Amino acid sequence: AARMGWGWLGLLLAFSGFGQSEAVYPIIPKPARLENRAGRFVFTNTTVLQIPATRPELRTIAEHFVHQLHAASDLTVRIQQTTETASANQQIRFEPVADARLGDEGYRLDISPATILIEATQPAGFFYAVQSLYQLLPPAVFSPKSTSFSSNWSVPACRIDDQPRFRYRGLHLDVTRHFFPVSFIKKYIDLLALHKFNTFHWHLTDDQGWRIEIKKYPRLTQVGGWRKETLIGHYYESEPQQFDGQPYGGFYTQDEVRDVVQYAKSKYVTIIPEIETPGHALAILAAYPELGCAGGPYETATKWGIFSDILCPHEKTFSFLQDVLTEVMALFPGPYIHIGGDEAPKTAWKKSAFCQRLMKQLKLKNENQLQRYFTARLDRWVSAKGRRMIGWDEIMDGESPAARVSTGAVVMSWRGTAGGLKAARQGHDVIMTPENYVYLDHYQGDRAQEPLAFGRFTPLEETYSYDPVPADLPVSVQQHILGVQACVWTEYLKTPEQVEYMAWPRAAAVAEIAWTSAEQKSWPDFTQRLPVLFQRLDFLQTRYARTYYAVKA
Ligand code: TNX
Repeated sequence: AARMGWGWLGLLLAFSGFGQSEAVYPIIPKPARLENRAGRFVFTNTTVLQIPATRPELRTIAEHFVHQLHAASDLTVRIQQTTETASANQQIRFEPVADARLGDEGYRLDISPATILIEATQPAGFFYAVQSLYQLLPPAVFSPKSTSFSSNWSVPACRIDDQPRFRYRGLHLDVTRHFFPVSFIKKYIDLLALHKFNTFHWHLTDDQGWRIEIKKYPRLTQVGGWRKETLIGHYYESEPQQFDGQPYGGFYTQDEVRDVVQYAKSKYVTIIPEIETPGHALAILAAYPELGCAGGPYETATKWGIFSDILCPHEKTFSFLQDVLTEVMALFPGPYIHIGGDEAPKTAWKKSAFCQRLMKQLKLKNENQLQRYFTARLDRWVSAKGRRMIGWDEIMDGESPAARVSTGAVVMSWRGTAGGLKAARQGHDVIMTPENYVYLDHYQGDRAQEPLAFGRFTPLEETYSYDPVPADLPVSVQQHILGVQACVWTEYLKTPEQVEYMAWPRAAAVAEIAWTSAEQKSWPDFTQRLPVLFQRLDFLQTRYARTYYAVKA
């Protein structure tokens, strides 16, 4: 509780440049190696930033930094090409190096009182070095308007040698249960990139809404993009329902999607689009009832939960999905396409004469095997287009010789970790998203004081404690663990502020799981860096929960 007051004091101290005793290097995620040095590099109006003439991407990164610094401090740092002779005594230098040890995303940041030297092999490395640099500056570097603290803009001397533990570092957002505008998606991506996440998983379709324009199927957004209620009712009738009778909906046009994809790319973030199949599909069925087994009519869901009407595995459905995915692939150039796969009840398939005939024909013993067949077909099609299919861990249920999902398919392990680890042993790449640790829609503090959330309790420390690689896992299996992802489901989150409140600071804990080596990761150390994270989030006008203090007795 004594720390609660630290925020304001810390803010003062941080600006005055003195006594940052708690976290002199408040970088989240924590770098792989950091050596303290004496002294500080002080920014002045004669500071120059030198970049090589041959690398336009580095100019973009440098410009972003210089603009941000200027906006927050009025400082003018000049960008110069390395070929010009440097006149200034305060120099920042971007130096591309060919050093395999750094990898594609690693960087070295060497700060002395006279120079800041940044080395990396790829633009992403320079980008991450700059994110670390931002985090060494006063949090006011994120102020949207110039602050009055401009005389003390400095960073502590140190040497950082940094690279990620995992190549996949993801944050997800469900825009179906509630819809969020492009401006918020961009802000979400800004925060993701600042914490060195490199993937944004965009959950675009579900029972409660279809959120992406598909030219060939306009009813997806005209009908499936809307529902009868703003708020989502409870799944269980016994729970209080919170209907308000207001029509609700929205979607992203293809132009908007392209814009977001470009924006993310400029922050070294790849977007994975998710088109849910065969379950969580009521919005599709409302628009195109012929894709169901029973013929409809169906309605876009107004409650949250799991619905028994799902896509029927007939040819119409496959051609529909291929058409949709063709448009989706044209918009998203990344390597991965997510086809969902979770929570597909088999009630409708059991009742369908068509499904029963198909199963006999294909020698499938049960409906789980039929889903496996469904997934395997999508997998073959997606792979033939040169992409990799991702599915939730249910895609590995229903093993059958007649329905093989290739090991090229990537598994997202959400129902705990066993499914993912099993898939990894079978040779699949996996992304760990175990709900008990990294589902950020769970309560993070005392239920009596927190806003309504999904019923589980996952406080910050619990999230932080997760390690995607269990101790005894053979190296050959470890290699299949691509990384980790936090998920933000939005049944209860109807505003951007609510999303942020649930995401932060837990997403920062996941960033550290994803980036920081197991040896460097430390909860007490992380908590020392939290007060500065909170100040940063304040300047970024981003909500977050302080419940960590309350929960840690
Ligand atoms: C399960 S996670 C779901 C989502 C819900 C979430 C609530 C997953 C693959 N499916 O549809 O939003 O639980 O936490």
